Amino acid sequence: MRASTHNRTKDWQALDAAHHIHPFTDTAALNKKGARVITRAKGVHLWDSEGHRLIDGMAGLWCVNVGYGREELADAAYSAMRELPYYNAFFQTTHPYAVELAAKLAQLLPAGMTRVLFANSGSEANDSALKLIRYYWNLQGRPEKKIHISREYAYHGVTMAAASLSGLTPMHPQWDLPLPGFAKIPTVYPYAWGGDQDPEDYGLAMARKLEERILELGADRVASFSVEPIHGAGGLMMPPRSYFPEIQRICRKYDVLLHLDEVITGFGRTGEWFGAQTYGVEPDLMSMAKGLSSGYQPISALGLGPRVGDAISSANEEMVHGFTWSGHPVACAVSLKNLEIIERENLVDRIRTDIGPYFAGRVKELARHPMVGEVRTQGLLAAIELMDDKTTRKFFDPKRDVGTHCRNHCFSNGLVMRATRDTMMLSPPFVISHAEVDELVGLAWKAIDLTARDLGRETMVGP
Ligand code: PXG
Repeated sequence: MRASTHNRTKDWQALDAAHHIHPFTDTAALNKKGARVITRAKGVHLWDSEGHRLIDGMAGLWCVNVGYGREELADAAYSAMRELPYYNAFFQTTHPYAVELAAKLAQLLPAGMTRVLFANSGSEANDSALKLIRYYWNLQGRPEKKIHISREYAYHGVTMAAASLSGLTPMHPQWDLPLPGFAKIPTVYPYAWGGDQDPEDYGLAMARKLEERILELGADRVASFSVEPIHGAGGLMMPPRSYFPEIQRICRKYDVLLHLDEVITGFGRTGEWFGAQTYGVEPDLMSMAKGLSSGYQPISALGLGPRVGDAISSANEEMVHGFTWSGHPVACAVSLKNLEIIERENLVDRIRTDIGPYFAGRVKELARHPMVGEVRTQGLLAAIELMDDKTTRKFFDPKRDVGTHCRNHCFSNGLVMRATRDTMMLSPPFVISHAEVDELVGLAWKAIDLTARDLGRETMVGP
């Protein structure tokens, strides 16, 4: 399908409206205006069917870490598809692609996390995590330990269990979720809720909400705590340094498995290979997806530390779980090549020492804008708070949908930036150049300033 012909936009939009139900979308509203059709991509840029170029400040959905248009990844897929387009690991078989990827992950993962199980999406990895946690406690002869705690504002995916684990409340009513056995604690959001408290004290206090909840529910009933190192879709809230060591202490004290959801933070995004390293935490289970293949293939993995890994490996019975596509050869081949690229091009070091600090410095300039409050960053993640009154830290009335308005200005002006509430979020590809960061920041400023103009607020030329 040639995608560059302008006159096909309307046809695609009509077919899309007639036949395609989009994820997380008001179908009627979208169909009235027609979807934007993205037809090709290269490096950090996308092109739509009208020929407009956009800089992709979100790396797709937080995933295209090595950038678009990598021939090597296409070649890896092609050659695996020719050699072994499909085989599985169900009936006492395996294949080199899954074996080599599992071994590679064992080498990259935090010490002790030597085993992985494959799936095809972040949701499936999390669903698998919850099943393995339940199985683990059953194997231990403690079947009463079944409650999964997670945080408000968490995004862990959309399967029945992953959505139940998620703490974004709009994800629940349409499906009568959460399922029984899921409990929440408040999250850590220093800028919005930390007030004037020292952020480290606030971080400790919020970690102790986990302890309070465990004691309330009874430690003998709590199976696990699931947590993103940094909230992604929930609004890129970043924990103070004090938070995770305290979470770790509490999980150990009450014998609660710690499950880290690294679907966004994995594979370098935070400036270390994993958020676990950035925040100094040792999880029992770790979910990975997105950056594992840089989005070139659907694949996810669940890393198992010694507790769960040893228990399953020595259970002496069949573990009744797995997907047709678990460890798909093409997805594994692409992931292996993707990890090779990240290592060969030193992309994780680049984020820690070069482009990450440059990005942070430039993006933080946006805080000079009269409508921008806090700008926080970690590695190649940034959150920009649009404020009704930055001096008193007053947020806009959510009904005004200021973030969506700003996001629309971004799109119209050639930048993909995502909004959660009025928090604008960036997660660009790791290969973004200094000049492209400059371009991105210029466009972000412009979109914010246009939003301020529309609201009748003070505007400012910049950055
Ligand atoms: N965990 C985390 C931390 C995620 O960010 C998932 C699990 C689920 O992964 P799958 O592959 O099942 O989608 C995610 C996914 C957004 C957005 O708009 C974020 C995600 C997915 C779709 C949209 O920010 N994150």
